[in-house]
Amino acid sequence: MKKKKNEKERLRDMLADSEFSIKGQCAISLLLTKLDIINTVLLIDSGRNVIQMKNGRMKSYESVCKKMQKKGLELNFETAVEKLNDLIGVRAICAYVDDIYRVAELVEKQKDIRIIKEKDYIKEPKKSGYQSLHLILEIAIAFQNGTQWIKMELQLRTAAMDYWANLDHQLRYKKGKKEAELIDEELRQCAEVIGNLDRKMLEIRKKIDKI
Ligand code: 0O2
Repeated sequence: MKKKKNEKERLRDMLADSEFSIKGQCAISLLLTKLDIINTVLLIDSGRNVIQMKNGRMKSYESVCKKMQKKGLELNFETAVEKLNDLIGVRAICAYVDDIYRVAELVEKQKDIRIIKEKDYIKEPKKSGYQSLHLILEIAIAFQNGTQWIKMELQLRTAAMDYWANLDHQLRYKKGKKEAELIDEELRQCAEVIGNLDRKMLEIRKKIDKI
């Protein structure tokens, strides 16, 4: 019992204030800078900002505990680092769906990034309707005692996908089991509308590109 409590305390401390969290912040800064450069490269090519917004975060202790409990994992720091891909995360909002894949392609080409896994929830949305492209990757950072590869998740999505995901997230906390089924179906329908909207906007942009 005492050991479990200590493990939980250690998990909280390691996520908040430790070498791990400092290195995580470095990984976030590095990936955000890389995305800035990628945006500039694509701006030169297309004459518009392809990445409209981006941010990074270390996953909170509460959110880590919730996710680990949901997955039936023991609450300790080593298991969290091994099993959760998004302890360190960056999200970038792109203008159009095809921009997402252009950005992903350039991320994948970086010499100091290796892709561990790609989850394409745009081609195959989740049952909930959720859409985004997730890249689970490792990024190399040169520290005093050598280079370390740090695992993190990059989520790429359009503003419409982001709008849906944020409201879905909010509503999910509020809804009880009873309402869940009805709301799930409504949210799925909204996700479809959003998918269609993104496709339509892309069609319009392509028409304008041709003129
Ligand atoms: P939070 O609170 O948003 O951070 P694995 O299945 O083990 O490969 P994971 O991470 O469980 O890995 O799988 P997944 O499904 O790729 O989910 C990763 C993240 O995507 C989630 O993190 C959410 O941020 C987001 N996500 C996935 N599905 C949904 C969804 O239906 N609605 C919304 N709003 N977001 C979703 P967390 O930690 O689960 O959640």
